[in-house]
Amino acid sequence: MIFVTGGAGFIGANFILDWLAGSDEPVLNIDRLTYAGNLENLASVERDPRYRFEKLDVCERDAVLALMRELRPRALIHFAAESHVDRSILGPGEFVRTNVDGTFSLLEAARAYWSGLEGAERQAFRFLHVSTDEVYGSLEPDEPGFSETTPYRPNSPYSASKAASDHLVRAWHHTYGLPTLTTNCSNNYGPCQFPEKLIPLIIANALAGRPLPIYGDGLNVRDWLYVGDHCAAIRRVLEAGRPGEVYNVGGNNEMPNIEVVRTVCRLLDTMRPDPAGPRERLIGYVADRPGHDRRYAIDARKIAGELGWRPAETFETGIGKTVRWYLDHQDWVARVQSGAYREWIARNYEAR
Ligand code: NAD
Ligand code: TDX
Repeated sequence: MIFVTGGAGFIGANFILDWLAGSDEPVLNIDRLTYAGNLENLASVERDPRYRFEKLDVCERDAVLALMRELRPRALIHFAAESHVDRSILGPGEFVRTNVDGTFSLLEAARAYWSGLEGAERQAFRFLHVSTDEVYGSLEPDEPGFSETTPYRPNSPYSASKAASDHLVRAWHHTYGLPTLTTNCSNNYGPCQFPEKLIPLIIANALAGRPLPIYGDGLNVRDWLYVGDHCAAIRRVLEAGRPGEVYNVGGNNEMPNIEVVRTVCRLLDTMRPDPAGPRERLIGYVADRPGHDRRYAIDARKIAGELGWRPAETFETGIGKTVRWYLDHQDWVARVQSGAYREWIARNYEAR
């Protein structure tokens, strides 16, 4: 069995669905169900005997440890986090609590559990920490992409809290020998992403005829990776990554935000034409994000060379699938935006 934290969120849910599609090994999903946790993402596996859900905060160390001792997982994959940079600027406290204290609690639970293991079970155990390229700060236009040895220079409360969690994971390996793995990944996009992040927000607004807000001059650059490719990278690192190591994961798809938004508009115009005219008319420049990092890019040679992982999707194929998914799941977006997904959770889960 494996444990996944934050499995009701965007990447965690995609990871669980992909995992159960390709393996018989059961999964326990530990998630507190914040605003970003949506069990509807996992409705297709809800009754699968290989899947189990525990509504639990990652800060609840004793409860997590009790579950570990009961179910004896061979790995814990830690996705749970507060993940949105704009929210971290408005309210950093929850980011420190979940991302720093939460990771500390999980490391302590895992250390206590792992210390009690013996032989092959102890050898096999892994704590895989899912992190971000934002810990490395911002690149100048001509600088090479972030590698695993790039110094940490986090600039937002979100990235600082993730950087702190990465350091805790490193220390727990170095000091206590806990078999940890860390992945630092670039911007993900794909099905089930909460429509506060750039790509799903733009798709939702464009379909509703609402303005498409571009922060600053729209020339900030991100490296976009399809979520399924990120999930494949995590599975590969779990199976073959060396304990204590860090692996950077990226899509080799650097693009200025304005180009991403124009691409989405053009795709929507082709797939679902708007009688009022091309969606680019909705683009509007708004005040910049404070401390907005200019450019992220990943040098993914280590994971490619050591573990043979490469993205399967190009931006063109990935964004096509993504726009299609949102067109086909406008009811999902509507329930998220209205808050109705929480009623769904109450009806289908909490009522039982
Ligand atoms: P998300 O915000 O969509 O989901 C986060 C999940 O964690 C939610 O289900 C939420 O309910 C849960 N959660 C939050 N606080 C919790 C707590 N205290 N206890 C238990 N569960 C809690 O996030 P995401 O975009 O899926 O990101 C997942 C992970 O991947 C994060 O660690 C993030 O830093 C990292 N990451 C994300 C991206 C990206 O582009 N989205 C890129 C690189 C790395
Ligand atoms: O309305 C918007 N307008 C806009 O111009 C939003 C929401 C964003 N932006 C810009 C800001 C960024 O330059 O688009 C870019 C992408 O923004 P987000 O989707 O908020 O992502 P980002 O801040 O880059 O962080 C994401 O990638 C790394 C995730 O939210 C993190 O969890 C992950 O670690």
